[in-house]
Amino acid sequence: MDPLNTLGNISSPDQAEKLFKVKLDSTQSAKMAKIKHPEVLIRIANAIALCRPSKIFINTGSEQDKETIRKIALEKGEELALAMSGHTIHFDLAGEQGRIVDRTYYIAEPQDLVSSLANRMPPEKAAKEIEKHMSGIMENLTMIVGFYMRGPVGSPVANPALELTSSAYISHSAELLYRNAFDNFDREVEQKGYFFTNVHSEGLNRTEDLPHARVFMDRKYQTTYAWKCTYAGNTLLLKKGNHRFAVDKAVYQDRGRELSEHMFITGIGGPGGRTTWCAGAAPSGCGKTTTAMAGNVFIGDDLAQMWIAQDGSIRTINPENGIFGIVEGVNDEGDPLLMKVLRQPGCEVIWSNVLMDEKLKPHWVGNMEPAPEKGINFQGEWHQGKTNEKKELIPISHPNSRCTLASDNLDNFSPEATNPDGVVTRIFTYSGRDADTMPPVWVAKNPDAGVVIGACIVSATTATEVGVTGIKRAPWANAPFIPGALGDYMDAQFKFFNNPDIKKHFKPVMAGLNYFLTHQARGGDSSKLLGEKRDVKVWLAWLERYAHNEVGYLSTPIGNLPCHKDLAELFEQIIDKDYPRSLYDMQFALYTVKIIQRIELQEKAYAKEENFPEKLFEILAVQKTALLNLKEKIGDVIMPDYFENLI
Ligand code: SPV
Ligand code: MN
Repeated sequence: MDPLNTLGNISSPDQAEKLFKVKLDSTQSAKMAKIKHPEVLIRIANAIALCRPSKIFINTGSEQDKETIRKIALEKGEELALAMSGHTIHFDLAGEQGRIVDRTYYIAEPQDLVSSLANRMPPEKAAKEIEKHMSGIMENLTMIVGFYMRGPVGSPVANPALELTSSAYISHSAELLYRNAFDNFDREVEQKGYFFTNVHSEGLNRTEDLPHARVFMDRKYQTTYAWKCTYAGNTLLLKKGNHRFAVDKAVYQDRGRELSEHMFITGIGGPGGRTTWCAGAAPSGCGKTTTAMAGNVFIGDDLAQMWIAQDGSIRTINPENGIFGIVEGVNDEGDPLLMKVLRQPGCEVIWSNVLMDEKLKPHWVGNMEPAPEKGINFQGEWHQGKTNEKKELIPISHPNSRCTLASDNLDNFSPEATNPDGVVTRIFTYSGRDADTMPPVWVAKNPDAGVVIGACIVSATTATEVGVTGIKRAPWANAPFIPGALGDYMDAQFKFFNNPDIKKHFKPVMAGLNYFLTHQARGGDSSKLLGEKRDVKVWLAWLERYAHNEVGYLSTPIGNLPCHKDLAELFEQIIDKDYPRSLYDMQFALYTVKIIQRIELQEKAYAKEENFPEKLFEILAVQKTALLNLKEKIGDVIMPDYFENLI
C-alpha cells in the first residue's frame, strides 16, 4: 500500500492534469506542461491533493525561478538577509538542531528486514499518521515543486528525485546542493524506470509541534514524508532520505557492482602532477569536510556513489552538487579555501544556526576571530555569559550549525565532479573520533580486511543527532542510513571490493584514519590532540604514494603502517613541518590492550546481528591472536621499531 497515491486518490495522468488546471495559475501551468511522464504527474498531483497548498510554484531551475524562491524565503522569514550580498541566515527551532532519530521511521511490513538500529511502522499505520498530520498541512503555504538528479545527468548510478516542499529555505538549499534537472527529468525517469519522491512541510513551525514532527521513509515506493520540522537533515530528504534508497539499490539490486556511501571524494596530488582519487567515510561531525578539503581537488564532502566500470576501475560520483558543512572549528588556519567563500563576497551562502551580530555578520565557535558581545543565535537573543536553564553557558553557535553553498564556489573544485563517468577511485578511507586507540593511518592488507576496518569504526557521538551521547560504534559511518540488515550491507561490501572485474592496477587501497589521538592516551597529561588539522594532508599524501607502490611500510597485525622516514619527508615537503621520531612513536605505537578491547567490542556487537558474514569474525580473530602473541612476547605497547626490525 502506497500512502501517497492512496491518500491523494489520483491514479491517472488525466486526473492529475485536471487537478493542475484548478490549482496552478497560467504561468505555473505552462511550466508544468513540459513534464509529461505519467507517473511523475500522478505523484505530484497526489502530494498536492494531500497537502492542499494554497499556491504551487514549479521550479524549472531558471535564474528567474531561483530568484523567486530566494524572495519567498525572505518574505516568509525562513531566511534573513545578512550584510554580505548573497548571504542569508536560517534558524531551526532550538529543539531541532539535528536529525530527529527518535521520530524517524521506515515504513515496513512486519516481514520486511529493517536495520536493527532503526524505528519501523507498518504501512497502514504510517498512512494514518501521514493523513492525520499532512492533510491540508500546506493550506496557507506555497508548495514548491523541484526536479533533481542526484549525480551528473547520464551517470549510471545517478538517481532522479522530486522535492515537494512548502519551505522556500529547503527549496533554496536544494538548488545549491543538487542538480536541477527539470529539462531532463522525463528522459532520465524513462531511462532509469524509477524516481524518488520527497514530500515535506514545516507546517506552522512551532516549538509545541516538535514532539509530533516525523520523518518517514518508504523504501518500497521510494518516497519520504517529513512534517513539522525544518532542519535540512530531516527535511531536505533528497539528501539522507534518498541516500538510504541509493544504499538499498546498491545492496539489494546491484550487489557487488555498486555502493552508496557516506563518503567525501577528494583528489590527492602526487609526483609528476598526477591526481589520485580518494573517497572516505567518517561519521557526521568528525571532520569529513576538512578531509575533503585537504585534498588538492574537491568533488564532495558527504556522499559518494560508486560502481565498477567497463575498464575494470572503481568509479565514483557525488550525488550532490554542494556542501551542507558544519562550521564549528572552521577557520583560516585549517580551512583557508572554505573561509574564503564564507568571508569574501561573491558566493551564495545560507548559514544556519550560527550567531548574527548587529551588523548582520555571522559568527561561530572556533572561527579564531574576535567574538561579538551579543547577537541573535539558535536560542534567540544572545549575549556573552548567557546561560541556559541548567546554568550552562550557551555557545555563540550550535555545534551542528552549518553553511550551505554550491561546490563550484570553491577554488579547489574539480570539473571532474560533473563527469557522468565519475572519477577512478583508488583509495578508500574510514575514520571516526577515536581518542585513545588507533594510529593516524593504517592500511588493510587486502580488501576483506579493508571492509572490516569500515565495519569497526567507533566514534564519540557528535551534535548531528538530537539527544544522542557517549561512544558508539559507527559501521562504515553509514549505519544511520542503512535501511536493511547490516549483514546484507556487509556482504555487499565484500562482494564489491573483491569483484573479479576490478583490474589489478585499479585494486583499492583501503585504510583507517584517526585524527583524534590525544597526549593523555600516549602517556601525557593533556587532552590536546597529538596532531593538527593540516597533518591530514600528509596522511592522504602517504596513502597516495602507497597506492603507487612508492613507499615501504611496516607490516603489523592491524595492517600496514607508514615508516617514519617517508612521513618525515612528506611532512617537510607538504606542510613544511618537522616530524620528530618521538611524535611518530607516540602516534604509531600499538597499544595492544586497547586494540584487543576494541576488537572484542566489535565481536560482541556483531554476534548479535542475524546472518552476519563469518568473514568478519575470522579476520578479527586472526588480528586478535596476533596481538595477544605480541603482547605476551613484548608487552602491552609495541613500538614501531619492533616492526622495522622485521623488514
Ligand atoms: C550528517 O549529519 O551526516 C549530515 C547532515 O551530513 S544531515 O543532512 O543531517 O544528514
Ligand atoms: Mn553526512
